[in-house]
Amino acid sequence: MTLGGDHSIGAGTVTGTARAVRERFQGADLSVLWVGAHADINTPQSSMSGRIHGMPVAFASGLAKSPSKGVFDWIMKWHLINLKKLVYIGLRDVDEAEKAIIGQHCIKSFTMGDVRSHGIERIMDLALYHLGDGSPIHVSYDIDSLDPEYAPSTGFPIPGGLSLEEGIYISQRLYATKRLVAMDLVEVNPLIESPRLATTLQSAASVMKAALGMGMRYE
Ligand SMILES: [Mn+2]
Repeated sequence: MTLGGDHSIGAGTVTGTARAVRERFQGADLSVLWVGAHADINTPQSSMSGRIHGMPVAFASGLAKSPSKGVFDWIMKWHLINLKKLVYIGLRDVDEAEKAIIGQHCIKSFTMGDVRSHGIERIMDLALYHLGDGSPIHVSYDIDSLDPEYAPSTGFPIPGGLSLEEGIYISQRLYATKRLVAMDLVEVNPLIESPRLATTLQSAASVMKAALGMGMRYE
């Protein structure tokens, strides 16, 4: 379990898990579930903002190369995640360049529109089916996947997100697979909407506890 901090840490966490899984499971590719409002797959070339926390998937998959020496050049081929084994859930603010990358690499992605049309249960069925070869799973969970009502203390809140119950359900399903080996919980920022920080912290704790198979939904 790794707590953020912004989502740039995902470039380190998923590559670390990917390497560990390759070493322990005869070269198997890690399954990655990226839960968030944003796809975080811009490259330094495609990014409008230049923010590294919008690029971790690009670096972790090898789509983006280290912009300068000593930044991301520690990422070797055995660290890279396979984009065929990546699934997004909760997307609702994706750049045009990112949409092009997602389309080009046929990355399985479920937007909030998909969640509203089909329900989170069906979306998790489909996500786990896509990742269905039994390999270990890393979930990189951005608190901005939740609606700002449940997680206001985050850098780039986007309306129309997951309910807390849906967010917890994702964790419960992952726990139930017995394949969940690593989790990031990122983008909780105590300096934003500080009077409502407790709401965000409680949501984050609930999502994490559910992933660990712990007890009551809202304890
Ligand atoms: Mn993110």
